[in-house]
Amino acid sequence: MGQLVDGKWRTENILVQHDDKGLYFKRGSVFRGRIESGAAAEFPAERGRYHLYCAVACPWAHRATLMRTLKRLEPFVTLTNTFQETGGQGWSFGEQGHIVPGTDRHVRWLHELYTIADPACTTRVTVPTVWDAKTRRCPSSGNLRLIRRFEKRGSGSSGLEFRRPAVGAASGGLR
Ligand SMILES: N[C@@H](CCC(=O)N[C@@H](CS)C(=O)NCC(=O)O)C(=O)O
Repeated sequence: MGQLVDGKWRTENILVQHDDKGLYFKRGSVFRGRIESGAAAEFPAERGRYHLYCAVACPWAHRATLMRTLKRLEPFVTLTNTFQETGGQGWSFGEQGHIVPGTDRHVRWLHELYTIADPACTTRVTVPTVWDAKTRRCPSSGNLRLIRRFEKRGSGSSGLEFRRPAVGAASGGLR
């Protein structure tokens, strides 16, 4: 896997980045925002505003997609699955590409969203990642942060204000 360094995609083997004991130095996520209720929130919960990027092969992304389904957030948080291409630049949308929500940008690689959000960022490019179509930024690229936000959905004033679909959604069972 490559990574972004100062906004440019680099393909050097990042496993060579280790300390004296041979421990791999794993760069943390640079996108650590929160989707929260309330107009004052940096990323307020709003219908149709957020988009989730995942990959079926990734267990962390799988957790995020599970929570999205269990919390019935599909109508509110749209989803695109990316994949890997041999010789590619990390997570890919394939030859057909992808129109970045909230922009007219047609991209092929997930890392291109990161540099729309922050043109000079230095970071690994991981799934799951959430995109905010309104501010054209990435609130979060860590599954635990996302899952905690999804988990809080509907749990009162501190939770997300995404509303349940009006018809047939709250029929018992998993919520
Ligand atoms: N700490 C991240 C880990 C996610 C992660 O590492 N995902 C892998 C796929 S399973 C990935 O995108 N790796 C790309 C890379 O590390 O460059 C999270 O909690 O979401």
